[in-house]
Amino acid sequence: MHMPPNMFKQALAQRRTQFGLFMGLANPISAEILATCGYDFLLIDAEHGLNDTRSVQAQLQAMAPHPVQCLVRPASHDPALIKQLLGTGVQTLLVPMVDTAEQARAVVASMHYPPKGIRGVGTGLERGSRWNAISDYFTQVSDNLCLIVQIESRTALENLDDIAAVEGVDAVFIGPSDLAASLGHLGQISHPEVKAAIADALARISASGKVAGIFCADATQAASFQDSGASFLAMGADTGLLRSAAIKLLDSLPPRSGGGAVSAGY
Ligand code: 3PY
Ligand code: MG
Repeated sequence: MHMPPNMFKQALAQRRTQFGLFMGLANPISAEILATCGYDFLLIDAEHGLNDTRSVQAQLQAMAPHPVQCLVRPASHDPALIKQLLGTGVQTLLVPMVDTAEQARAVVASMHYPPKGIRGVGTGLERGSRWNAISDYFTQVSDNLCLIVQIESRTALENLDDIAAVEGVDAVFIGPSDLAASLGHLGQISHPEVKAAIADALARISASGKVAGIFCADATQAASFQDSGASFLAMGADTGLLRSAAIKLLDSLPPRSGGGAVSAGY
């Protein structure tokens, strides 16, 4: 068999708008359900979501038959973790908290085999190569990896142009929640200073020639981020969608007599 082409990387390169979701439920069943919904990409979150290498691989297997692009966000820049995640077969990583060009270069090195990088070779044990069934793995793997770095601090904003210029970085993604916190506005992603910083950053990413992406709270925000230059947009997370759908249903029901549920307190 041959290397599956990274369609997400191709879509970004062609500036085709991509809508997706984050997934933190760490469950192959919910991942497969979402994979049938028509989103362009689904991101398995191992930074904040309760995912590990096993749950990542199980979700990739569940989504494999469906026409959706799979991304993973690792918890850290640790080269050992990145090696294990790439071993699961994911081709696109969204790496959080990249503050400097030096950090971006280190992540690029972690993703690629020598001489380009430092990734260890263990294809016989890994799904990435389909346990060596992919005959052209070593010649195709580098070109089919996609690296998106997350910009989400004041330091990262200062270094944005240098980070975007790093070879091997395909796209730059803004994390509004962490950016707001770093700018002194924890929990206030709509604070005017945060909004201005985001608009400026999106414009600078686009001017750099790299692709810009961002996490959005809703469709109105997504439209304004697209106007500022974002071409791939994460439209929320499975956890939030589950909660908001459950609340919306409950709110549509007639009031209960005798009061509602009693909290278990944990
Ligand atoms: C953030 O908002 O900080 C994120 O990492 C998610 O986009
Ligand atoms: Mg973040």
